[in-house]
Amino acid sequence: MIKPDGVQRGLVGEIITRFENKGLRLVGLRQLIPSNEIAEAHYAVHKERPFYSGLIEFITSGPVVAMAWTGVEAISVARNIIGPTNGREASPGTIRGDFAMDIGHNIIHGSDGEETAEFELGLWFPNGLSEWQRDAESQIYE
Ligand code: D4T
Repeated sequence: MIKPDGVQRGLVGEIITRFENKGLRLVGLRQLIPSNEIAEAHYAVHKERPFYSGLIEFITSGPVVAMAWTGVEAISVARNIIGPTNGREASPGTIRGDFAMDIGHNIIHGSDGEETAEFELGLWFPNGLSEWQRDAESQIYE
């Protein structure tokens, strides 16, 4: 999910391009201003953390772009593209390394495991994902 800072800074196209260039396949895309309800559900695991209320305020402050990407080991591939939480520590070449200077305003969220991915996809894409076959599949994978 591209966070409000990523959208405000005009990075939507850049970010989608990075995932596409890698070979991940886009199966869901949705822009919305998150309600408190969806933001609180998304970040429920952080409810007791000191940064939680600021995080909810930030994530509901403007439009986000929810994306669903698929591919072999898509979660770890995506997390490598994104980089670690703190933009100042993220390596150049990663999204956060190239565009973020902060922990909270770090441009993008990525699901961190299969269970969370399943939960988050259901939350942000209640109408399901697109089903399509990519012609280039045999060029991307052996
Ligand atoms: P997300 O979940 O957004 O992909 O980020 P990470 O997986 O890299 O980081 P996280 O779960 O530890 O944190 C979730 C979210 O909270 C913000 N945050 C985090 C914050 O504002 N202050 C903090 O001190 C921490 C640790 C950033 C990401």
